[in-house]
Amino acid sequence: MITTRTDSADLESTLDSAGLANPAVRDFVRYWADHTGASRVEVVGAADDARLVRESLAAGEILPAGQGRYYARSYVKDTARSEERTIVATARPRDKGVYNNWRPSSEMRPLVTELMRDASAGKTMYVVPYLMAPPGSPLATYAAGVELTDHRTVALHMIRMARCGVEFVNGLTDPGTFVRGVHVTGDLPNLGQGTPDDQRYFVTVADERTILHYGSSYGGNALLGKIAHGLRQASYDGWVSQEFLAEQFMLIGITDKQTGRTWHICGGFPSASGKTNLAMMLAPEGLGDRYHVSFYGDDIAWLQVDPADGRIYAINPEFGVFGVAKDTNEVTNPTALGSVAPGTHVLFTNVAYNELTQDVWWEGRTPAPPADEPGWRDWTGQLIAERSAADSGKPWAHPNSRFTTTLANVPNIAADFENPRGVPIDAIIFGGRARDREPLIRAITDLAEGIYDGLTLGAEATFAAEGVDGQLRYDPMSMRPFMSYPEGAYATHWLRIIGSASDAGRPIFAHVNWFQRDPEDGHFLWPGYRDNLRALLWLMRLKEGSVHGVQTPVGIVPAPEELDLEGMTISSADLARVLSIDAPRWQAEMARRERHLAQFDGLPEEIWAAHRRVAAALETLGG
Ligand code: GTP
Ligand code: SPV
Ligand code: MN
Repeated sequence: MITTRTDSADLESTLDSAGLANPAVRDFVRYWADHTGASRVEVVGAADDARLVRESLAAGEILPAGQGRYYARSYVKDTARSEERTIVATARPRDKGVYNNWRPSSEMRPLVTELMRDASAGKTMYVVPYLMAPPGSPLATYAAGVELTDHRTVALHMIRMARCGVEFVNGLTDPGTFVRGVHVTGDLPNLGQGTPDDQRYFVTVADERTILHYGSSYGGNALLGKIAHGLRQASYDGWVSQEFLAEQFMLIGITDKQTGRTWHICGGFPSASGKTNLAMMLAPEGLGDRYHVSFYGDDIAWLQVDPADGRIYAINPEFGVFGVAKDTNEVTNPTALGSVAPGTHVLFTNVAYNELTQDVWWEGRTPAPPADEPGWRDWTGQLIAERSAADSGKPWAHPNSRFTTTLANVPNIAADFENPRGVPIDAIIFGGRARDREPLIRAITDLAEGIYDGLTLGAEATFAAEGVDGQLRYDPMSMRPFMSYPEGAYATHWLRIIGSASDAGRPIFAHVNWFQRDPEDGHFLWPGYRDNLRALLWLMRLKEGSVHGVQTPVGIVPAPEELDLEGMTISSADLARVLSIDAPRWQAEMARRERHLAQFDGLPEEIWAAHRRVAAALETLGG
């Protein structure tokens, strides 16, 4: 086949027949089609999904995984976000923070642009217009975007994860107000992933609302609507406009069927630490007749105050779930299995696949891997039957393997999930994997102490990013990999936005931990998953004044009898341990927190004052 750059008359007729009327979007497409050297351009939206799936199946890019379900493998060195290669660039050196890997845009834009020159030669460039908000949202101005991608599987992911179609960019009040995303896959086997000669660049030019990602086709590296726009760009926009917060938060409703009352809770847990599972939670054994959890979002929330009632409202800007497969099963998360059932058009990535039965499997799907069945291949494509003895202990699925499914497939999706105004927030929670010290739940009623708690969130790193599993690190508000502007300004912005809620509208804060382990045998002290609802119900009762808990220097913890444990088994020793505060451990933590916070220029005095209050209270307790 002769590959030529897109002919300009062809391009105009392609854009015309796709109904892409926005002149600024057309200019953007023209420039990058020429620059990347793509041989064809195609505008795609949700309506093109079935055809794109057929083409991808025919090309062998995806494989059938049972009726209406699909499977793909990514390149073996391209399986997670790369935090080192992710950069926020602007023209203002004062935008440099501790975590945003800030570089001058005058350096990064030309560098990545040059890498992209002719790098899509011979490929189709898919134009994916999208909206990161429910249509009609007050934040819709910040939500429109266009991703250009030279990878068809990435387009399939975008259609599941965001609302996609030309209608989302044609009617813009200012045609130029959309996020410009360019994704070029690059020559994956020759990019030096993880070596000193790494060629990849994942750059958000935040003050130009432009995202340039080169060198991956996986997850957040490639689906630009999700974290590059929905978190990095949006948090920058929210700060500059002083209008909103964009956070790596799940968002749920809890309904008491007896009273009809619904509470809404949002909160941040670092990547692969339980947001999807919490959002899909079924009420536990013994409480299901009374409570129902509804899913609004599992990874991103945008928050703003409605001056009409002084409450914080949250929307989920996404349209789908990009969920961790590992340990998802009938016991831990039956809702997730429902969301990937036959007919859902789910796309699995990097799990194990059986080419004879078209089945998929991942660690924790069943207690042991499927026995003696032919046809199974691991996530790299290696036949299990032909694995060497040395490889026999390796996982079949990649630990960051995932499923991609649209929100409407989630069995507990909230009836009003598309409400453009969002839902009013009663509580904001933070949590992460912490094997000790952090109790099951500690509630915080003071605004500055709540924000301080989020800023000092410390957790074990996970496989969602390359090469850091298990390492303890601070991950402020679970935004460390997505932070776009300096942390001091971030704290100030939080104080301002949440502080502008009315007294009655102010959410309660809490820190939760489902991951405390027994120091001797390592078992999880708390059963986790659906039983986590019990801790959240206690928090709501505390907010409403029907329980009072036990005040500690680091917040209010439940008195054991205040937790509704109907239908659950836990030893009294384990329960006592997850509800206790180990003062000497906490005092040691305070010294680390001081060093952590001291890195942040311009951290507001309210946050330092909160730190000193907690430290002083611990001194008193420790004697
Ligand atoms: P991202 O999509 O990467 O942002 O992650 P997430 O926070 O949505 O993580 P997710 O809910 O997908 O959970 C990741 C892993 O944590 C899965 O392997 C879960 O099985 C495990 N997990 C979630 N909740 C619990 C829990 O309550 N207890 C225990 N022990 N494990 C849990
Ligand atoms: C995360 O890593 O937090 C994710 C997956 O939610 S990704 O979209 O790859 O960032
Ligand atoms: Mn995430």
